[in-house]
Formats: sequence, structure tokens, C-alpha cells
Amino acid sequence: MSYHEYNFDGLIGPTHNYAGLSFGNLASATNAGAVSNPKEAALQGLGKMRAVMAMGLKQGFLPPQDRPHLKTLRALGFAGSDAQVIERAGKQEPQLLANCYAASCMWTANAGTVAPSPDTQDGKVHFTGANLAANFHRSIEAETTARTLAHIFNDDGAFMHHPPLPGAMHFGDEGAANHGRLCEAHGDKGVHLFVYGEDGKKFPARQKKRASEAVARNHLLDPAQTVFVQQSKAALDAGAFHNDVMGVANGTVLFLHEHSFADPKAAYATIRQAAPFVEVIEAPADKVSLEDCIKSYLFNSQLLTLPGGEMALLLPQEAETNAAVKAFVDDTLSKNNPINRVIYKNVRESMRNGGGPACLRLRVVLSEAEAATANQHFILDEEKITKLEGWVSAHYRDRLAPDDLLDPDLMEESFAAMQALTDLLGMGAFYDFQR
Ligand code: SUG
Repeated sequence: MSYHEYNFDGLIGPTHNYAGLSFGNLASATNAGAVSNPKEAALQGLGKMRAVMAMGLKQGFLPPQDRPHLKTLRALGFAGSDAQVIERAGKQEPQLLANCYAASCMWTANAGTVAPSPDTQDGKVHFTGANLAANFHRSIEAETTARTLAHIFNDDGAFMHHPPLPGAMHFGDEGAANHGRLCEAHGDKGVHLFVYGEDGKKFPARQKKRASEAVARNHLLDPAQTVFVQQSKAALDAGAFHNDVMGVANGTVLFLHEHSFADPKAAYATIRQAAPFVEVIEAPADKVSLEDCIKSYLFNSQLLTLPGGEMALLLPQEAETNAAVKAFVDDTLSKNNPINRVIYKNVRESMRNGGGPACLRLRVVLSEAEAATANQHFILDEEKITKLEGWVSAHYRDRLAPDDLLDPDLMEESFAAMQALTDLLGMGAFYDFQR
């Protein structure tokens, strides 16, 4: 049976804005209060999806969530008509309103963790929606994300869905952003690399070791094929709030920075024991600094196995304009390793909130039979992507300033867009605002 990696990107929602909500995420803090362009953001995201499809790869998407999330605002004591809820929250707690307006579900690397069927004891594809407990605006995503995954992967015989982990930060889980899979071919039994954090001097760790362990248990992974590694505190304090800002695994390759892991020697030895075929491609600190990694998102690249077997890096344009990073990428391409192609894409609107190409996608390895049972509305071809671009162009603003969130008209527009999207995708009354 043949298996393919599907990248499910987050379709960027109509309320994409810069509210400075994520402590430890330097781009989010730096751009707090800036004016965003939701239309451009969504079209950039779709442009990246098109580029991946053009390389002959499978591409899906997860729809945005309903924002503002009125259900959360009401649960926090703001009452009245929908417009009054917005007005009252805007007057009394504007920061809370901004949390309920975040379009952060675009970063689907944080939607959940996935275990492909060759790796699980029961032969099903397992999903655990991330609880995203570390940040309030992100924790609001968890329930709807789990429902979205179950909606798309809706065959009980093929897919197993686990609810987000309980216990809030005690089991803080940020999904696939701290997880990678190594294998010789997508359909082989893979090795799961879970990277957890411990609080640094400046910034708190979001992913807890005990959470990664719970996900591995739920997914019925073979302990001999499962590795847990600690992220370095230096990387965390430099701004790597998720490990995928410092490294990426795909196929036989682990592509990362010298200071990505707390104890790299021990980590590589453990990884090699489980995955003897692994090829580690490491950026030395004297060539690429941690600061360069954070600014350029070099390691937040999509590392993609092309149909011919070679690998391509899909990087943000910020990596092309950083001389040290560009030199390291060129050097990597010139050496004898599986990576021999690079493309740079403009995903600047997302980058300004700390989300690069790899943050914007959730990888799901599926057999052809499994893919056929998934909801086909969410698996893209040229025609469907053109329809989504038309939907964005019809409904999105090209300018969103912080004060715009206080205006109930934005809520009306956003809900009208979501209504049109659910109609387009045959989702029925899926979102809280429709129920
Ligand atoms: O969780 N930014 C996101 C970025 C997530 C990136 N994902 C991965 N690395 N996989 C976060 O910090 C900023 C929102 C704001 O400030 O308005 C935000 O949520």
C-alpha cells in the first residue's frame, strides 16, 4: 500500500491581527499593535499551499475558527446582544477581547499530534488535539480544533481521536510543533521524536515532558520507536517558544541547530539507537547564531520529500535575506545529503506573529485508502484552491488596526465570511456562532 504525507495548512482567518499575546514569542511582542492585512495573510498562506502542490505533493487545509469567540466572552461574564458583548468587553477588557479575536488557529502545527497507522498498535491513525494551555488565546482553540479533526478524519475504522489532554499547564501540550517523525519511507514504521521544555531564565516552556509521554501512550506507539529529548534553555530564552523554530525532522533527516537540544550528544545517541538511518544536518553556532535562527526562521522550514525521493526546503523569505542563513542553506545544498532544492516563500503576515512555513502546516501521513475516507472538501486541487482565494478576496479586509476589534461590524463581517465558508465546505452549523 502506498503512503503519502499530506500537509494540512491553516487557512488564515479574517481577523488576523497583531495583539502581542504570546509571551516568549519575540515577533508577537515586537509587532504588538501593528496594522495587519488579513487578506494578504490568507493569500500568502494559499500561495504557499499552491507552491507545495506544484512540487507534486499532497495538500490539505484546516478551516479557520469563528472569531470573535462569543462563547468564551459570554462565559467570562459579558452579556447582552452579540454587539453588546463586543462593546462591553472592548470597553472593560480590551486585551481579553483581543484574545477572543486571535486568528492563531492558522498555525496548525499546534493543532495536534498525529501518529500514522504503520506506527500504532491498532493500525489506526491517531490524533490528539493540543490543549495549548500556555496561552489563553490559544487554549480557546482546543475544543473546536479537536472537532475539526474529527470532522475531516471521520471514519472510525481508520482514525482514532483523543481529546486534548486534561490538567491545563500540568500537561501543557502544543501539538506537532514539538514532535517529528523519522523513517526511511513514509509508509515504514517510524520513530517519534518528542521534544519537551523546561522553563528558561527568561521564558516559560510550553511543552511538558509528561504531556508528550501521555500523547505517546494514547497513540499506542512502540516505546522502542519513541524518543523524548529536552530542548535547550538557551534556545527557549532566545525565543524558540516551540522546538520547531530550532529544528525539523523528515524521512531520514534531522535538520537543526547545534544548540537546539539541552544535551545534543546524548540526544543524537538516543535518536540513532531508535533510528540508525538518521542523518543529522546541524548548523554550527559559529556560522548561524540562535538570534539568526529566530529572526530568519531557518529551521521553521518545511522539509519535504519530493516524488523522486530527494528533499526540498521551503523557507520564509526572511531566510533568504539573512546573509549567514543564506550561506548555510547554500552550503547544505552543495553537500552530499538528501536536501538539494530550496524555495523561499513570502509568508510575512504570519511571520510577524512568529509563525513560519512549518508552523502553518500539520503533517498527516495517510495510506491511499485512509486518504480516500477523509472528507475531500479539505484536500486541495487547483479548482478548490482557486475557490478559496475567491472567498478570501470577497470577504477579507486588507487592513486591521487594534481599534477595529472594538467595532461590532468586524464581528458581522467575520461571521458572514465563516457562514459562506461553511456553505462552501458543506459543514452545516459547525461553529459556536451558528448554533
Ligand atoms: O503560539 N503566535 C503563535 C505562533 C505559533 C507558531 N507556531 C509554531 N512555532 N509551530 C504562538 O505564539 C501571536 C498572536 C498575537 O500576538 O496576536 C501568536 O499566537
